[in-house]
Amino acid sequence: GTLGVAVVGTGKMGADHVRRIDGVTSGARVAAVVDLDTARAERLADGIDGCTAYTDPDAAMAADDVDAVLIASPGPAHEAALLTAFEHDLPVLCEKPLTPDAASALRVMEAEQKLGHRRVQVGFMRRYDAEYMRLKELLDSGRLGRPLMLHNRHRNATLPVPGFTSEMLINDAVVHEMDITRWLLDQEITAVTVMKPRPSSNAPEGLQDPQFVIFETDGGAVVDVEMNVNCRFGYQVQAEAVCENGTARIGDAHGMLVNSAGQWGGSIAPDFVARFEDAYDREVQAWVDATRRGEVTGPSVWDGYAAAAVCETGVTALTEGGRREVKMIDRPELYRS
Ligand code: ISE
Repeated sequence: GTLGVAVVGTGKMGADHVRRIDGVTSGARVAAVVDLDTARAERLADGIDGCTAYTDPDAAMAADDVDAVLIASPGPAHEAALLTAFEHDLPVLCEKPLTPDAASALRVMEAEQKLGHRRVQVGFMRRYDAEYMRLKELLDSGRLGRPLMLHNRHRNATLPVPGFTSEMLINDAVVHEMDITRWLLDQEITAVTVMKPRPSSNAPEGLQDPQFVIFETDGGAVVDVEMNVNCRFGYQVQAEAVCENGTARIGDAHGMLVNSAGQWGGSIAPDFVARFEDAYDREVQAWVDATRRGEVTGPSVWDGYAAAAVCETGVTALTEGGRREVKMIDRPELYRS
């Protein structure tokens, strides 16, 4: 039957997912919305048939018509929501980050292992972006030989949220390159270095923006990330793989190119909701489809933990300097496939 989803957290991403499940995704409906802001939750629920507003995630997850949970609350609230979902043995799509640090990610991983089966897909949506999927397919085919390096550019027009900190450039933004690097190369990140250009005058006082981040991997690849959250011109994510026998690059252009008034070119998305709209659609549809088949696919709690471990190392590299090695536990049996 139709999957009844409880959406926990109705901020920018949560509200977008509510709209998506209600209007785009097939095989699912929004059965519950949960937010500490009661008025906000009620406003959303009012517009959807058979949708109930809650302030308490536990009450929503206990409801008869809730079969699965989408967690889109702030990162620090994820651990409690995940553990509650495990108590009800409900399938979860958890927005990134899984949790804000490696220790809490480990606790979630231990709890999921106790259940004995995977329950969580982590919201690293870039894995569902059409261009990244093509790049992954090409690298996996071996046609270009072994990947030697990845060059990444990750640019936001302006601060994603007011008060965005230098650490958040790593934890909230570069975290996507950490995941996509691990996925594209099928390798773990073993060391992180952060270079600090003199900050842009567009950046608020005290913010280290941009940052130039370097990863090393256990397969011997070197990966760089230009992270910039004040580029002013739009939202842009690009990646180039340099392999032994060729290179492949994505993210240069989207959609239509226009010739007009002595100019040639296209347009640039304003933000991640627009740039990755198709990826989010595909991500949520894949989650719903897998859940209805009784399966769990996509980025796992292990991937969420690995990203958290690399983030912690990245923040140390940012604040203390130098090349910092990543410390991670061995991959538990449940996450080997
Ligand atoms: C935000 O949380 C994201 O996930 C976006 O992809 C990223 O570009 C942005 O900087 C983050 O704040």
